[in-house]
Amino acid sequence: MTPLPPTCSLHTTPSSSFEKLYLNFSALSGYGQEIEGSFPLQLPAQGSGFTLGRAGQPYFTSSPFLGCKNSKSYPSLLPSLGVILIFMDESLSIIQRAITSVISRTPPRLLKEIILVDDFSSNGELKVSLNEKIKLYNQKYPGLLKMIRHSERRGLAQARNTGWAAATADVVAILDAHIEVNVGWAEPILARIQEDRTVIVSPVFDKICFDTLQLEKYGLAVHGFNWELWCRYDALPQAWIDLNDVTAPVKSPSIMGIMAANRLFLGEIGALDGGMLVYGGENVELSLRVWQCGGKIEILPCSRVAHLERYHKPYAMDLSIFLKRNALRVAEIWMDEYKQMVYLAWNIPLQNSGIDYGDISSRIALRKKLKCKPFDWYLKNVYPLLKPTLNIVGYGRVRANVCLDQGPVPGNTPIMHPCHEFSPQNIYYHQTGEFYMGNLIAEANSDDRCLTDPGHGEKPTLERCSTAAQSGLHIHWDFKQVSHMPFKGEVDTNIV
Ligand SMILES: [Mn+2]
Repeated sequence: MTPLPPTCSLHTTPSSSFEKLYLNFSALSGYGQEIEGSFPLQLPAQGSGFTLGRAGQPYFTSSPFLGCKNSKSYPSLLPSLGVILIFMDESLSIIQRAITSVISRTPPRLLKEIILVDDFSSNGELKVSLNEKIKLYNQKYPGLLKMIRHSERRGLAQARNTGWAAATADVVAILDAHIEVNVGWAEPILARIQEDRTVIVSPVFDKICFDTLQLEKYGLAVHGFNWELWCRYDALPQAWIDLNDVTAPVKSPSIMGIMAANRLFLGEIGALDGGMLVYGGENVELSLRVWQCGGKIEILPCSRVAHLERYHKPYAMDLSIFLKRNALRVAEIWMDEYKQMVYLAWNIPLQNSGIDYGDISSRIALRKKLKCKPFDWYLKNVYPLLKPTLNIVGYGRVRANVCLDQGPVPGNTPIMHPCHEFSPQNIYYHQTGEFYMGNLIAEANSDDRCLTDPGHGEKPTLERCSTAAQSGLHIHWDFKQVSHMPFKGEVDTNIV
């Protein structure tokens, strides 16, 4: 099983000390605490895997995971590259590592600019100290670095837009500031976008552990998402495997967040949707827009960027409020008759949800202007793995004083549990009478779990719907026969 993608580590335990993005690592115990020593870091010798940079901190080299350097050559004439690093309350040293890795590992003739966007950090060290560091970099590389600061917090999408708007290079790579790029990362990106200006690409991520700064390799995978519009990795497409070329770009329904694009093309299709607030879903929004409006998305196996997985994300303690709100915005703009799947997955009523997803009129107008294809086309041609479930007649919670809950997983015994807002208590009642519990399953070929009556007055169980049906188990529930159900109390559902 592929590990969770780095940008997807959502449900980390909130720390009592909110500022600690990198818990348990002495050099980074607070967001402002910096690795000692002067920068730029000295590049370690090639070929040694991990090595120690200044001040005894590990600084990875590319050799263990170098994909294509020896097997692939790129045109000598390539477009220029602008690197955009966005941050909010990041560690100063981490930003310096990102800058240093970009400078060291991008051919100077290709690197036109590095643009830093500060989304109104509260960490004081990111002001004077960072300005001083930038001055030092610019003494050595005149005019290379540019710093832009928001005077109020605008969120991820708008920070990315700010960087994009300030860029002048042919191609923009919009990255987090807690990354280190690998050797040879830029050439595959520039060559592919030179071939096709409508393709938006993502590098392959590796993981830097926050508590050791050790590099861990992640496998190549397709970037997908579920009906909550939360990211996940999907299997490589058979068509790509059949190519038998590990360097070939992989067609992908989505990107995780980090990306590169032709600067002008990104503008033509509307950059990022500035109405996506705070954090979450902006990657899916861009992905749907790119595909539906005439572009494409690819993962480039030869381009690798290491991502520092943080102990928790900044911005807000509970990101789910924004994930939910942003997901509805995406659904309303891009998903046509399938938008109800997003409401179902988040357990939100279709009518009067009470959630304000902002003014979408300009994005609807953009969709018209670009003559974008329907979401149905996207599902059928780009992401057939995302399975709509169209025969649900009711969804919500089964609630007495407490709620029906799918119980421990693994395990197939539902329990009654204090009510909360998360998916283990979601129920989906089907036209057929089947009663799905838990996460709304979004993949084709995977089995939902059905509430099953074993028929002996025992506790109900959760069984895979298809096998339960084959075995003749009782999985069809009729609300009129409520006295036969093992759970009394109101059924708190949203009727479709
Ligand atoms: Mn990140």
